[in-house]
Amino acid sequence: MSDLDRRAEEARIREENRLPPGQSLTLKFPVLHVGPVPPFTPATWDFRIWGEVEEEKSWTWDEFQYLPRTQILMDIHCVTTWSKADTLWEGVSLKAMLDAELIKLKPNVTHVMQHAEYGYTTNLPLDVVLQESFLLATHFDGKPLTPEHGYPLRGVVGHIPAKAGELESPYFWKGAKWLRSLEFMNADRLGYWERGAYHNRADVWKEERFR
Ligand SMILES: Nc1nc2c(c(=O)[nH]1)N[C@H]1C(S)=C(S)[C@@H](COP(=O)(O)O)O[C@H]1N2
Ligand SMILES: [Mo]
Repeated sequence: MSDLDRRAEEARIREENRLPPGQSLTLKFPVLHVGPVPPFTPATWDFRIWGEVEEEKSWTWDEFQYLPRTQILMDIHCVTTWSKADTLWEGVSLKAMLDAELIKLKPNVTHVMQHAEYGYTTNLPLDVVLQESFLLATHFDGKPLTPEHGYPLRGVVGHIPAKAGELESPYFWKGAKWLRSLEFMNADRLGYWERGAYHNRADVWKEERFR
């Protein structure tokens, strides 16, 4: 794809009011993270939920395959100013897990911390992780995630154009690659970048990049 193609696509996305302020469109899929790519060991991998839940639970990699699955198409917006349109994700919706009572929250839950390998964390309000634009993703574009994009499991949050104005759309750092657990909390706590200079809410339309 040439830069001409990119510009044409960017003009179209902007025309559709899908390009937040200060962003430019990429047709690539940049890789961004701190530290090395962790190895995946299926025999010992688990995904846990803990904190303000009625019952702590964990799923092995095999068990995780049997959870209800969904696909979502959304635009993703990185705080470093690249955006990518129409990205297709497949995985498990947290809302669906709650609806199926696979997870039972205590009534006081307000926020959720994603915990990833090597200690990366990121926090979001409960409302936002229950939106259809948040997914525990195993697949991108019909294929398993690649190691550098978070294999085997990552949180993803983006923007669904048809739901503009209805759902919160945080920057893409609010999805943890190599996700290993969700901690349900009764108050907000800051994650890795949020403790740095990054904005806590991180709304792409309000350009909430830094505090
Ligand atoms: N575990 C982990 N997840 C992470 C990060 C990280 O450093 N570690 N970086 C975040 C940031 S800043 C971005 S922009 C996205 C990048 O995802 P990508 O590499 O798939 O584009 O991952 C997010 N998730
Ligand atoms: Mo980022």
